[in-house]
Amino acid sequence: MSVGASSINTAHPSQDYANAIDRNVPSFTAAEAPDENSYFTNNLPPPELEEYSARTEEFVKHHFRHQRRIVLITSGGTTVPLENQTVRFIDNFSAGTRGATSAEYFLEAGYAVIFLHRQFSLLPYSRHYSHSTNCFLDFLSEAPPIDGYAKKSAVMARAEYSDTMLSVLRKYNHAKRENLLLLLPFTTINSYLFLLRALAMKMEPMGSKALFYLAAAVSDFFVPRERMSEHKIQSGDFNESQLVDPSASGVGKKLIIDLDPVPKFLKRLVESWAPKGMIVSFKLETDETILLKKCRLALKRYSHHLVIGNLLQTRKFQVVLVDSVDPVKQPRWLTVAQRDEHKEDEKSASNADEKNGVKFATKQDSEIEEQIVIEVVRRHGARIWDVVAATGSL
Ligand code: 9Z3
Repeated sequence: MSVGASSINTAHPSQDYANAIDRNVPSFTAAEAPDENSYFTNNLPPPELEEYSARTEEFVKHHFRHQRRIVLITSGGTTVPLENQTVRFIDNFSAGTRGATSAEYFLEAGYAVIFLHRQFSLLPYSRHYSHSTNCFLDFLSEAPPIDGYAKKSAVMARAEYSDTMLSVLRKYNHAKRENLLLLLPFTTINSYLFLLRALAMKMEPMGSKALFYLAAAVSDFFVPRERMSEHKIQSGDFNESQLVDPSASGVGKKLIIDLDPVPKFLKRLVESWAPKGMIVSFKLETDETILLKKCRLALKRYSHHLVIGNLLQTRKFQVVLVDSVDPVKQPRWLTVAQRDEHKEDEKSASNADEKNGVKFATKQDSEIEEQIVIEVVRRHGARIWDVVAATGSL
């Protein structure tokens, strides 16, 4: 079994890792219309589907009237439940940093943001304080009693954090006041797929002003509904679970999970769900020698507009942009200096670097999402002009 961005914790040191995963899975192909019909009829829609669709429709109407561009950002990991009444699930590493950080830069660039994110992952603005190594209480202190209210205690931001916190708070309040940020949480891969499809269709009135920024770490494999155990899988009787091949050796002691590939719906998004929108996907790899090849393959397979490649190990300070206009021309590398509070000398890192013979600028003390968003917004603007020039409308 290969789980793509997902992983299973295989902790026992004596385990035979080479045989723990059966990698004989068919290579992925893009899902077509019949695959879409089959998936969305055989799996159940999440209970929040109608509510989220209605809220998205309202949001789109509002920003259409204000002539704003809208970006749908997907963020965080998708879970793969092993039981219908879920006790156990497969998950992945993503904290939602890419999505939450990018959302702030899109808002700064004047976009309205639909933030389709894994529940309890990082959120725009609150991310600065929520999953930090500091507890949020460490950012606060007790305020001295205010004149005239001698007995009234109060809480305030600690002096060393207050400038930053005030700036974050103002941006957050602005986004709330102007209704610029729609937060929609999901948990499972199934909810994610249903919601992505429904929300994309609701963005149809935006035409080319719709942007899709698919940063969520989407599981490649799942347990289809017909094979899902209803109740908690029992450790003593695995062989009663439909997840398990009863003829497998060790049945009753081992849990052998048989996962199906998740249909690759990116092509359906491009061709059918949001044919006028600009679609940007992320490609995650751990082996740098295959990253560019996989980005180009994704563009070819799904015919969307931009793939942003990143490696698990370096994703916070380096990405590569591969364009559909001319995917074989030089890819564009973006990088920022690696942040490490314990290494002050990082700040004096070289200002120019080289990767595969291509020069790229190194911007220090910034978040890589700032550069990514600048590039994506520029390309989105160019595409809107192209669409207007070609069709006379957005
Ligand atoms: C990414 O590659 C994101 O950049 C990360 C961000 C998930 C690495 P964090 O949340 O990490 O900041 O910790 N996302 C896309 C991953 C993915 O599942 N892509 C699919 C694939 O590679 C295609 S849509 O096949």
